[in-house]
Amino acid sequence: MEKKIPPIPNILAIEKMSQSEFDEEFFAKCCPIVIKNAMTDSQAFREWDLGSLKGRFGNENTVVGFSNNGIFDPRENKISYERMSFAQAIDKINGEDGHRYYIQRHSLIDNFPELLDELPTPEWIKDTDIIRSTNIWIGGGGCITPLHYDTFQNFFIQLSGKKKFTLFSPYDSEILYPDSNPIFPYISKVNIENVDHEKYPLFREAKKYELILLPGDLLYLPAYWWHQVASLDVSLSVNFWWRRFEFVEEPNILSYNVNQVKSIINFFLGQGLSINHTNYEGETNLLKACDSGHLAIAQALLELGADPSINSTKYQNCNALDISKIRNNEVLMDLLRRNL
Ligand SMILES: O=C(O)CCC(=O)C(=O)O
Repeated sequence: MEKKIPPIPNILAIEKMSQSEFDEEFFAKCCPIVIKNAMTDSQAFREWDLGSLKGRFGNENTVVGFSNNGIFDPRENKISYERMSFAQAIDKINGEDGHRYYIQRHSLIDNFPELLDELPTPEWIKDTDIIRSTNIWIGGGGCITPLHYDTFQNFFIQLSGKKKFTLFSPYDSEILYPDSNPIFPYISKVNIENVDHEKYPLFREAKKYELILLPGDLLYLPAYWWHQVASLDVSLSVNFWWRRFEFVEEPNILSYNVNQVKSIINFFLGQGLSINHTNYEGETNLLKACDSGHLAIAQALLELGADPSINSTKYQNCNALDISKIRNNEVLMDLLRRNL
């Protein structure tokens, strides 16, 4: 099988990052990055820990995931859910069997709305971006979330304890053996702690990236990057899942048909974004789709009313038809002529 080139040699950790650096170097290139001590000024970082949260919310009811082997894999009913008080849950997580208990992905707005004001939204999320959810993760040392990907952009913040992330690029998706069960295509069949190379021979070709997130660190994890996450000790984290209406770069979009792309676009339109939304360089999604030759995306955008006459300053005032001519893409040219 042809080996695709991984997009980056290493995942970098930096101290500071401007908006344009994030947009151009990491978001646009679908490239993860760790920002050290990004959240150390926040009230959440200073004040939240298992003890203080237990003091504030101890009497509330919560649902805790239980997994006998500490691997929180939703397939084959390996996780059961137990209802208990938040104080009891924290005691279990702090106890000897802590790796078996995980308050996993609890939405802050639904469970702890008062905490939302204590944690600033990461500064690189723009007003026009859509935050899907902000979640809290509290688990004992040894909890593992197995290798999977999500379809949202992710800012993952470590508040206390350490977490090890093992990442693989979306370019390696095929050799990570996505589950053939249509409910779990986003989870890998490979147990990366103990790989069965006979069963999964191509896995050897996949490029693995490992990093440890320390308290105060923030990881930008682009949509579709595969990740396994292990708590190295009792851990408290929060993450923001979000989307930007510049979906042309999302790796899996190329396999979508027009109707599937339309449903993604409709999601954004439902959030109040314009079909002619432009990015920081003045490009519309239609211009970007034509520049990259993505026919299904261009067709879906046009069917939903995108304006093909908008010019891009980035391409010397070309519109979508001009760009398709430069790229010599007859099929797109034909589609655009019919819509101009
Ligand atoms: O921290 C974990 O256990 C998993 C986090 C995760 O999968 C995510 O943020 O997408």
